[in-house]
Amino acid sequence: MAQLTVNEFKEQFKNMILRLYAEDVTDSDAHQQFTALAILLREQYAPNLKETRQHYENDRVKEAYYFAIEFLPGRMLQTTMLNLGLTDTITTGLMDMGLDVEKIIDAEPDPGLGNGGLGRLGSEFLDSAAALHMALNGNGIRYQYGLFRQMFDNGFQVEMPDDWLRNGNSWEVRRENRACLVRFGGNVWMAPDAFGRLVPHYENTTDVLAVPYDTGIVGYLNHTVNTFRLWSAELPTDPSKTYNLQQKEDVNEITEILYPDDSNYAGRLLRLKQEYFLVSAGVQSIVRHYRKHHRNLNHMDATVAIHINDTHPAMAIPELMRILMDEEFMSWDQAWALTTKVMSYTNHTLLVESLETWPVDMVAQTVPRIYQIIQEIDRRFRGLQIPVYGEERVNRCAPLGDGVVRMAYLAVIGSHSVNGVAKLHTELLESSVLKDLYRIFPEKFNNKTNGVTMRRWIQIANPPLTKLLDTEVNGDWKHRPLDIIGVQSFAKDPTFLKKLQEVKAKNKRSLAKKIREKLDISVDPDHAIFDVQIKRLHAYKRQLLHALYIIDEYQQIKAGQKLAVPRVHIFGAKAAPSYYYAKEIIKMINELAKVINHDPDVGDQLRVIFVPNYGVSEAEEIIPAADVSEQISLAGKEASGTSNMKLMANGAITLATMDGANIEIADAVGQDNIVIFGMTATEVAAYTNYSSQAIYDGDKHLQKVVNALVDGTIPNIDREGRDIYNSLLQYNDEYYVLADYESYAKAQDKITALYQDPQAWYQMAAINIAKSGQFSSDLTIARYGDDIWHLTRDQFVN
Ligand code: CJB
Repeated sequence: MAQLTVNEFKEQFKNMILRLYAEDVTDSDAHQQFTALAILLREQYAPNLKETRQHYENDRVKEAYYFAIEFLPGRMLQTTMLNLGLTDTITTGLMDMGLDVEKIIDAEPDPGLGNGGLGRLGSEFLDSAAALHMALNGNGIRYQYGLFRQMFDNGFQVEMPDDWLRNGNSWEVRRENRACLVRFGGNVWMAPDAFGRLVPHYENTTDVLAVPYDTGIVGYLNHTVNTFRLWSAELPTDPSKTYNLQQKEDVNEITEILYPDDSNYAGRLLRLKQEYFLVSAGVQSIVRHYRKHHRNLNHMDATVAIHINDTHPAMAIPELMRILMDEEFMSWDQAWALTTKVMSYTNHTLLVESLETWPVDMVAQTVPRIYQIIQEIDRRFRGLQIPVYGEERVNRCAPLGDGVVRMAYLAVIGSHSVNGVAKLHTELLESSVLKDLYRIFPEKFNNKTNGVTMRRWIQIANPPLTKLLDTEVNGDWKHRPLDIIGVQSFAKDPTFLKKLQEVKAKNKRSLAKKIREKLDISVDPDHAIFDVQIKRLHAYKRQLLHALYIIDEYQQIKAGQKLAVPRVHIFGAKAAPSYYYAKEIIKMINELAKVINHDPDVGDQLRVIFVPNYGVSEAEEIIPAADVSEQISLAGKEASGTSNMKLMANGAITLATMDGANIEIADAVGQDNIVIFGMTATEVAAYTNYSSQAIYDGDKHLQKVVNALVDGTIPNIDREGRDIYNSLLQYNDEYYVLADYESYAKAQDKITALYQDPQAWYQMAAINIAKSGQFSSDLTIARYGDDIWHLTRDQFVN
């Protein structure tokens, strides 16, 4: 925990502005002030970063490396101040100097190095691991352009480049002295070296320099500062070689842009290069670091764990094999035993179309030595398993088949641990998506339900709730998230519930203010239910189901009924630029919003807000103000979900299908404190003769709702409305929207009824908050550390 008085801070801050910009604070702008603050904070934790590294090295602490092609760190100013214990000192100091703290916070770019839940989870884990003194390092790609900035033009999503590095990144340190060379393409053949050892010989390869940029991840009020390393691709610096402009562009392109698509495999060579670039640089640097203190790599698993987060970094397996065999001269068997002990893998999806595969030709040409090793992994796997499990099963789950490399199977075979991210998800992996490999390696499979960091989602995003918990809850909920259970004892205390209601009202008012300022739409925070669905736009997540209900409400109003409680429906969602249908849904919701928000018949009863450019910063504004959390994916499709956890922790009531982690939330809070609807995963799987047309034909009310997509109720959606209508009827409604509609509408009606009794409503909210502690990523990451990586959690103090 840093020691700094307000006066010292002010002095240091003024000096920093002077040194950086040769200006007085009064002449500086918010961006300069942010930069000065970030650098000042970096200086504060630099000694701890150094000491943490030395402690890991000198005391031979086991370190885990979390490899991921996506991270979503969110803005780091507030988390860093919080974790250093400097929030009060610095905000007081800034205010003393007459500066606008909010403006400074907003001046920080929000790095979009990920698409959604997957990337955010990685960043939550880094924060939690540092808080628990666990040696967990992040390893990712420093994309020059992050996920596109979303704007709406005439209701259509427009993608703008996210030039987040334009003003530099004050948190990172470039470490060119730790760069590695990554080899692509060319030819490779095995031949004896001068000692008669069989080694690979390469010709015509393209070498790329991987330069690391390190950012400190500060532990919450402790001494630990871990390393988050992002790699950037550059031309090698070898003075004997010259490169032309095209070669420079080809190299820089590797880390230029994040693939804006987490729903379907992007069948692009560049993505394959990104994946190998990340794993090769990461694994090489780990080996090099280990080698500093060890004569050989024989016992590397004692102090190194490598985690493959989703399949994108699965080539870490053949890459480590390559290094162990080609550079360390281990036998295959020894290298394989070591590799499987070092590697572990998390699967994040049940969507079959998202299970990554690569054409073998592409792999063979792009990373020829890696392809040879994958072939050998495949050959040995078949040789070992066919006699036991038969050719048919083994063919189905071998790393190579149908002309492609199957990355998920490679990841399972080369790891000692395979986990899903919620109980149902892990069960479904075992029984369907990975069932053949589960049969062969049941001991590898385990569940690690996702979690979220309460530091960002309560302490930073929701100061009024933080204050309430601080004054009312016994125990140290900030260090021991399960202590939030203390709220349960107040769940029937009207005074407490009133305070909780005031907290929510305050947050709703500040969101309403922002909506007015940014979108010029007025919403009524004092009477309306804030009904929130924030996540990537995907058909399986069923934003469409939510939109149909809004149409339903609108039709009720137009028919002269009054809604019992006004509603504000809030969406935040980006669609992958190539995901045509998802973009049509966005256009439709935007047009629906326009009609409803401007119809005088509606008055204050109904609003639809589509918050543009939904990301971590937007989530921080929306989540504390939510009354209802929409988690309405088709059961069996959402691996876990994490916005469900963030929203419950902020006292929103979950409206959900029995999918992903919703099931565990329901178990935690009990059926009285959640609103569940729709088919279960088992029912969906058993529903073989689904006819959306039959459901439509048999339900007059539903017909009217669905027809609104094509009958002109919503203007300007001729094409989109027709396509969506056809997806529901002509193409038999792949995600069972119509099948679940009636049950969803009833669940929504139940929400309305419950909301009218504030005492009952806030009692539910209180129980949700009380039970949210078990979904803290601190607990999740401790389980990864204990069960998978075998890390220590010792506080080190100098
Ligand atoms: N997920 O965000 C992504 N991108 C993918 O490519 C695959 C999965 C999400 O990961 C989250 C973290 O595990 C899950 O909560 C979520 O259900 C899943 O869709």
